[in-house]
Amino acid sequence: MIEKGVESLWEEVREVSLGNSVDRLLSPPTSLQFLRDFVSQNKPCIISNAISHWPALSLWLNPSYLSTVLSSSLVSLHLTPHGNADALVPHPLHPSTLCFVSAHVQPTPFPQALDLICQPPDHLVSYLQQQNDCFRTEYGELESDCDDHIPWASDALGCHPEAVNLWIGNHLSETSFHKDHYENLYAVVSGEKHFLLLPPTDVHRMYIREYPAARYSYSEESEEFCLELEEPQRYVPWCSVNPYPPAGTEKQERSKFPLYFNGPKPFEVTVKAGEILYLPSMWFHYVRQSPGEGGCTIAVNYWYDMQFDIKYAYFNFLQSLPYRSTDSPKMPESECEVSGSHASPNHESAAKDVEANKECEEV
Ligand SMILES: O=C(O)CCC(=O)C(=O)O
Repeated sequence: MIEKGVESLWEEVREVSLGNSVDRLLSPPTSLQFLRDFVSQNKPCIISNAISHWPALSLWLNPSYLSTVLSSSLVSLHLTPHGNADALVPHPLHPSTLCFVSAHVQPTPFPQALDLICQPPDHLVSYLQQQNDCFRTEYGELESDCDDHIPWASDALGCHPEAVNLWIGNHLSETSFHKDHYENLYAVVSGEKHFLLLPPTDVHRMYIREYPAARYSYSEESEEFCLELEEPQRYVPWCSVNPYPPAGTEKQERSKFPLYFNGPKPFEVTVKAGEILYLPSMWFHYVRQSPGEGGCTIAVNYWYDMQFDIKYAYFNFLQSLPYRSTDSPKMPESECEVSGSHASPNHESAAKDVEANKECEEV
């Protein structure tokens, strides 16, 4: 009975509001239009020609510009063996089960970090993806190349961004499915970002479960990674679905996660250099990237506080409904992750640093 209701919800939100594709606006909306047509409907859109005036769009195509401006900056470089941080990987002690892994974070001079991203060595994937308002701190020298907020979004949302982050990566880095408790204005400066999006109504299709937290540590000397469980042990609620299962495992993954693979297709969007994606709060997203001219993908995103309003309450109610073949264990509040963002320690501290939305991810 509940299953039927939940499945008709997936269909109905697409019929009455979302349609089959993400809206594209050719110029920035007014704040009223943005609020009325997108924020209040919790509906994504892509906006072109909203950042054409940013010097970053031309300056950042040249890696030596970035390396010169940031020549003396130490930045937090995230290192993984295969490009998947904040993701599920085989458990170090019981490889037939999974754990939630965070990257090794290495303070690195920016020019060296950029070289590692643009000319990746075989054994290492590097991603600048610190999410603690890093654009205004670690990359402060670049601030005048972009706007410090998105004016029509700040107007519509009634506040300035809680955090502004810089992302520099290559084709090897992926961000696994998760949701954030922020309104996200995600501006691509160089290259392309490829997003898979699912609305919050589809929460049961993500098979959110709790996984033990682990972390990579990397030794420069041996050039090897070690995967270790966090001490004291901590559990992280995370989406179980990998939308692009490795070759040879597709059939198995499809049968483990039928609600994802057999249900309505996720919205698939590519955000090109010069475009902004409005990614509404609580939408599940999976992200890949293609490098631009300089050999990397660069984006700046603005996280604005979300309203913990009636749709948040509806979401919690929906998530609490038991659904065939999905676990929905509850965690005591004290053990809950800060889920202002992706729930990794990094994100957690991001949320703490900016004293952002501290809410428990109840799964
Ligand atoms: O660009 C990425 O890799 C991930 C972006 C993301 O998850 C976010 O902005 O919340």
